Amino acid sequence: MNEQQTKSISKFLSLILRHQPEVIGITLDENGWTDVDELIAKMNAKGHRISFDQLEEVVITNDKQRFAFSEDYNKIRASQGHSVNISLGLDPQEPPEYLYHGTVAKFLDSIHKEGLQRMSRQHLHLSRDRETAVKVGSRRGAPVILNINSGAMHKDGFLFYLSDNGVWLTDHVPAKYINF
Ligand code: HQG
Repeated sequence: MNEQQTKSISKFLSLILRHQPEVIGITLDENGWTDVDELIAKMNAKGHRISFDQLEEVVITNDKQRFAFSEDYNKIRASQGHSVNISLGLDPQEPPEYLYHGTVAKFLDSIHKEGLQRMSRQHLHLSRDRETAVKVGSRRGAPVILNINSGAMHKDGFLFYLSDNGVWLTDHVPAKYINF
């Protein structure tokens, strides 16, 4: 497959494994997993032609490692980014002293007032390094990078999770922990 084909399949997998499994008639279990054989059969039935080897190629080569197989390869899920209500089953972890969030200027007034919210996703996404946050913010325009006092939040009892693909997740960052 060429880069364009793998990207197009990756985008479709993000849609069905994070947001709208019903588009091809699959269901996600409480931890976000779905059956690999059924996924392949239903994708093909809907005209999204894919073999197991091609699915594996998309998972392995994905730039952000967005998807993961279960150990026995019978199931697959998105590692983060869901809007559907599932639990990733991650244990809380101690975050680094500072994390980063990439956003754009038009959201800043609202972020000053109510802090960072998870919006339509299950969690708010924070990045380990500024460079990643720049990429995240750039999806919406000129990026504005917020530095988050995650160490202080952790001391104050806020919970943090690290997704399988290295994204830090939390529920809400009150404005007092944000260095604007
Ligand atoms: C903003 C991509 C107003 C927030 C990326 C963001 C990431 C507020 C937008 C992942 C706000 C939500 C997630 C508030 C937050 N008022 N705006 N109080 N609090 N916002 O897409 O972090 O390629 O849900 O700054 O790389 O941009 O899909 O979150 O701009 O890792 O794997 O509301 O999605 O990964 O947008 O991106 P999103 P995000 P994938």
